[in-house]
Amino acid sequence: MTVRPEALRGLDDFTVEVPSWAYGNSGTRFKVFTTPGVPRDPYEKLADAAEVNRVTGRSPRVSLHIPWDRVDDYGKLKAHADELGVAIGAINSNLFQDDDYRLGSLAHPHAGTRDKAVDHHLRCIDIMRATGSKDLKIWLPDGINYAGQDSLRGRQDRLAESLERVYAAMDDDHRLLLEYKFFEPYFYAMDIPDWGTSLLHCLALGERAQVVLDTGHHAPGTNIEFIVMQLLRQNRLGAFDFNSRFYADDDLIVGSADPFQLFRIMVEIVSVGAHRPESRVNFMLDQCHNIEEKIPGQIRSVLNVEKALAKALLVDTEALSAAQRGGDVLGAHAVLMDAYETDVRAALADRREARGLPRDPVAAFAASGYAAKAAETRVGGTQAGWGA
Ligand code: RM4
Ligand code: MN
Repeated sequence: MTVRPEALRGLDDFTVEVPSWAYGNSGTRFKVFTTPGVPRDPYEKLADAAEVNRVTGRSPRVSLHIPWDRVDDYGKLKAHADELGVAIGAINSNLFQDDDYRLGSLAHPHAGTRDKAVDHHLRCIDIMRATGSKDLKIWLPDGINYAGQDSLRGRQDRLAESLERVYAAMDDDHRLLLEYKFFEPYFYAMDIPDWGTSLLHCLALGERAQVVLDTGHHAPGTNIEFIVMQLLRQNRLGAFDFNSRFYADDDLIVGSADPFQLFRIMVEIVSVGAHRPESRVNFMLDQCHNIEEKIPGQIRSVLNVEKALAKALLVDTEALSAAQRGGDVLGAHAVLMDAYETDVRAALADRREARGLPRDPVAAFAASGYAAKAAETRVGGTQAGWGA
């Protein structure tokens, strides 16, 4: 298929949000490898994230994680972001690193611990007000390891009540984004294991509560684009956490394990125009770069999302629906495959050039000398990020 430049117009105002934690050192439970020049504080994380936006023109927002990104003055952090040409995106709460949360947080059996977890979100809401963030993202790590350990139903009731308290404290233009994950850190039953549970809590809360779909949080073989379609039908797809997985929650470069899946997801998005900013679907990355360089890893991930969207925009929708109506099984499939198999790299490079961006963002970053300078100047202090 030849790429008509007009077909890619849908890319014009499409953005991807990058996570602050992607720039710090991370690892597995076996080893955390350190990288010279990693950010020592949230200010330096924002500077790294701004590099990704500088060369891709596609990532003008950065998600923060509290307390990893705690600072004394959030107004100052926002001003720093403004100067760098980026905005503060979703505020992520952290319910998994406190000793009090051994038996859970928002669903904990004790009211006192639930109060503490709710209170943490009130602090996060204050940070949203100070930084201009509109999205509060909650990944609930609660769950149980053994049958009988706690009441499955009781935990849902407590969770619903805690979430209501958080929702009630938010401003009218704030959204509560509720993530799900089928396993880990607990293994018998997670309290929000799937999109259905997340959706039920969101429906009970109100229309500003929406589901976050992390592509690494499903059992192998799950049809993720089906979930995307279903949540879009209900107007409850708030955001993605994009990453790739082979086995579990691997958090690898977006589109590296299964680029075809990413394309199929984007086809569902494009079919209802949800790639446009008005849809308010927040296309976020949630990733860790354990062995690869972090800023180039983020650049590649952003570009892979862009590429998948470009291919989805190429789908000949008229030919597709004619084939579907006519019961032409292979014909319909061929229409999709034709778009997927089209090489869009040159067309995307042309678009970048026309917008004053480098044709090859990875090469432009490498040539900028930024990484060497960071390694030289960022000495002393402790690296910020996981557990900081
Ligand atoms: C969790 C979850 C959250 C992310 C943290 C760092 O597994 O995916 O979205 O904030 O990791
Ligand atoms: Mn996530």
